[in-house]
Amino acid sequence: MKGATEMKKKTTQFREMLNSPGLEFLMEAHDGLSAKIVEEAGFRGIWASGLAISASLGVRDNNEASWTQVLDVVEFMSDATGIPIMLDADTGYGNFNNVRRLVRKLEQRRVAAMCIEDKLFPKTNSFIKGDQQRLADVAEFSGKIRAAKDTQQDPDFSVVARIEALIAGWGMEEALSRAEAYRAAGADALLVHSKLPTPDQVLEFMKHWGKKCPVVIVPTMYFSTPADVFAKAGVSLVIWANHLLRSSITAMRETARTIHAERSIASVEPRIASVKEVFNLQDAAELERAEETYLPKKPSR
Ligand code: SPV
Ligand code: MG
Repeated sequence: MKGATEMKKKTTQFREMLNSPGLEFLMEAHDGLSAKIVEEAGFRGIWASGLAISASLGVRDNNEASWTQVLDVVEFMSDATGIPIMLDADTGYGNFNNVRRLVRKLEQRRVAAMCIEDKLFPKTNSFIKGDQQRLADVAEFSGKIRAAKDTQQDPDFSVVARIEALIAGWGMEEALSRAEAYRAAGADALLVHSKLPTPDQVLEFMKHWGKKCPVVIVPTMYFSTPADVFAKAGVSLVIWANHLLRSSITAMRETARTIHAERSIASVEPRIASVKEVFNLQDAAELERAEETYLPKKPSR
């Protein structure tokens, strides 16, 4: 039986997180398994990270994976979980028309929200030569936001506009004027990104912006700031953007290197998830129950 959370539309769950007075969190996932682990840990929402999805596919965060390949991954993630997902949709994979088609496909897959960033296709991750990256034209990017909002069928589907002005070295004034333009174009929230090791830029943005619309942040670089600081500043949503991917790299490397060195799986066995745990995560028991219901009791001749 589905729980109460599952009953509520994912789009509505996400919208409520965005607009709730307290601070909320999205945890990164990059495939069906990691999405399940996020839900199992108690998070109320998932960040389908472009960096993590591309890395897990063995390619770079430069739109090397096609948008339909990303869509396939996020479909597995959505099918595997009952909590809302926000897709990191990079620049929207093209112009306003590509964004319109993307919104239709995301709604079909019960993805609750997407975030698009004001850079150029093909994008590069913000932490790679961020200050040399060109920003999208404000009017063109605003058109993408309007196109997305005009396309969505479910009124609770959310479009988050990501401002890269601070990363690209343009400063606060540019960030604030873009924020106003994107809000006016219909963005449900803004994602304000910073690459500083302190939260100063984000806190200054919050001081100027106030509560004109919800703000989302990604504290990957200012990781030591306590969440209370963000809550006090009025931030709506914090994204822990890549920590399942990174922890899996550490764990997989350690296991592979040990097995390779020892020519044996014996020493890793007690340190890793059991095969039974894998079956549990796949909900193998549900299939066994369904087999009881639907398969003939005795094989027919
Ligand atoms: C991602 O997780 O892919 C993001 C966040 O876009 S960042 O890597 O900080 O750009
Ligand atoms: Mg990204």
